Amino acid sequence: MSKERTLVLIKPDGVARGLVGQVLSRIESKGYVIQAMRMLNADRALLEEHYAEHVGKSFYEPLVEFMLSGPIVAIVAEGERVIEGFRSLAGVTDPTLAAPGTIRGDLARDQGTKVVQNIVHGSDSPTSAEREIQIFFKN
Ligand code: IDP
Ligand code: MG
Repeated sequence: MSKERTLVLIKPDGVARGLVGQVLSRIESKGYVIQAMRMLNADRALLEEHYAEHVGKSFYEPLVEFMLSGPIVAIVAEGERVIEGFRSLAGVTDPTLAAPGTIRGDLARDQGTKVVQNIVHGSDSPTSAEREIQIFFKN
């Protein structure tokens, strides 16, 4: 059983800029399977649970405010090594440094904000992926 699942979020900047299709297309073109998807307006409690590891960091409150600023899309993608594979598609956290060819490298840049706006979230380990999927897909 080598199949993995990951949680991808298209953040408010990605939705507002009309990039949902491009993100989905990159996931599907790579060969991963979209298993579940929903658009939602997250509330603070949900985001505090999702971003618990970042409590206390300087960007935590701006991050939560940013994620509350508009609708997001939550996606469960499936495939062998999809967790690292999607993070590779996304590129590194800072869009200025993210390689061209990646989602963040091609579609995002520094906006001068306290929190980095970088289009997507992707789980970083099997444990986080299962935890995060439970948060966004409770049933
Ligand atoms: P990741 O999304 O690449 O996994 P994390 O370190 O988990 O990066 O951080 C979560 C999110 O918080 C990032 O995607 C980005 O939006 C924001 N962020 C992370 N580090 C910084 C920072 O140093 N300054 C501002 N915002 C940050
Ligand atoms: Mg992370």
